[in-house]
Amino acid sequence: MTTPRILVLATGGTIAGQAGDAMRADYRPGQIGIETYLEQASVLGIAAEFTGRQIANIGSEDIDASIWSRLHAEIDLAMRDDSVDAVIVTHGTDTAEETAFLLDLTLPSTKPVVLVGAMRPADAVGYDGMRNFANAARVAGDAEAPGRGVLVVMGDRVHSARDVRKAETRATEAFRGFPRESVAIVTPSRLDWFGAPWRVDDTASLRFLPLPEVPILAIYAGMSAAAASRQLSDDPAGIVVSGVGEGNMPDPVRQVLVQHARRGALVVRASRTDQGLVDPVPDDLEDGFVAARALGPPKARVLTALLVANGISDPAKAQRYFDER
Ligand code: DAS
Repeated sequence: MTTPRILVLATGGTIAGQAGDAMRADYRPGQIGIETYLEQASVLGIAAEFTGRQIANIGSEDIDASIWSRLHAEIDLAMRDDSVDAVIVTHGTDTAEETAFLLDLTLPSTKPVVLVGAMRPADAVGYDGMRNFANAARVAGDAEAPGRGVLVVMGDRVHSARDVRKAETRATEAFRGFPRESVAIVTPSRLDWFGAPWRVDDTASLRFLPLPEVPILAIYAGMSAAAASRQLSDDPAGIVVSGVGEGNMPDPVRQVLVQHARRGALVVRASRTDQGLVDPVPDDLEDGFVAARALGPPKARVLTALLVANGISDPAKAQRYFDER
């Protein structure tokens, strides 16, 4: 096996963060540049050739459309560049699931794209970033990695972009997947896939286009129609409902959303619960709603915004994208 040539696109995050004191809890993300980072990684003996490119150096809570656009353009180019075998994106963990899913939906799956972060800064006791990075390189360089869409490597687990979410604020094993908990276990010395690649096509599902504002409407006990109307007063083209239980909401709120759907908004019912399926119900047909299926509100929002950007606001057509696995 030839040594994999991996392009590392750095955006910042805790993996590049520093506290200034190994015992401190607080730290600043995005302090270490990718050249310095790769120098530090070079002593590990990872079997790969890295080329680093700094896209941004921020906490991922500040990720925005311009950084997403640059990331997508660089990876799209890398997909056609014979001198690049795989791409690693170093990223904050707070919004890793949204970035990974957005890229997963808008890129072909011909070459591995692996997103990696850390829960502790580089100078903390128990820094997890170098292990996660070494694991990410093992996944990115693996012959069986293509055809699985964008992957997220954290805490010795490999997650698919569609399944993954950050489920804990601080633990190093902070990421979970649903419905697939993870698609592989990885350590710096070993990688075990739990199944075959599932995206054997190499086309992207949707075009990467400027995304409209799509709010998430958080449902709570006793929510009023007026509260819902206030939050939707600018008539967004897409709305994700973070509903109670299986995507439910008080009837007065539902009526507000029916009006928005009737005016052409793409309205998607997701659930505020930790995980689980939200399936279509007969009322959805009449109300013009879409069911988010396995996607929680943050990733349902990414897909809804992309669908609207691609001119897909018909509920029946949109439902097919939420039904995909
Ligand atoms: N600093 C937060 C972020 O950039 C957390 C992290 O990186 O883990 O998302």
